[in-house]
Amino acid sequence: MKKLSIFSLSLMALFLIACSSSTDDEVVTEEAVEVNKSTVNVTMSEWDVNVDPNYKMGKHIKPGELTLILTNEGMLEHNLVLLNNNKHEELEMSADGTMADESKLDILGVIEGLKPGETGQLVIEDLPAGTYAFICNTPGHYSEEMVYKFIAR
Ligand SMILES: [Cu+2]
Repeated sequence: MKKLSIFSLSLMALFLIACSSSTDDEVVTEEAVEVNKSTVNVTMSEWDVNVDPNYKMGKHIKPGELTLILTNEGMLEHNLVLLNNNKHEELEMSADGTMADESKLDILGVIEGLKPGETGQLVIEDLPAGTYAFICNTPGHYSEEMVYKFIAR
């Protein structure tokens, strides 16, 4: 009789282990649907926009949370205007012709003007798949082709 009860106890232990492991599986499933988080470092100078890694070279950003970190490595002020599309060429200009007319743009977010050496960031919480561009819209800089285009997919 004693042997039998030990056997049933160990069966119960097996059952408990089985239960706890199925709970673990559920946790794993929840983690799998977590939002992708990407951090993209951008540097600007006169008149370059550099992105690390370079998403122009066939790499893409995953849709989800995107953090853009901009560092001004130049001698002038720079900013970043993230557009909700990839139309970054021949944008309509402001009345004085120095910058893109922001009232005509579909803007997702902005990093305000940074002085030389400064760093700023922009977080987009849920970037859908698509193609996007950003520009530096400090007066005169868009005309110097301070633009960058990337894909989220
Ligand atoms: Cu600039």
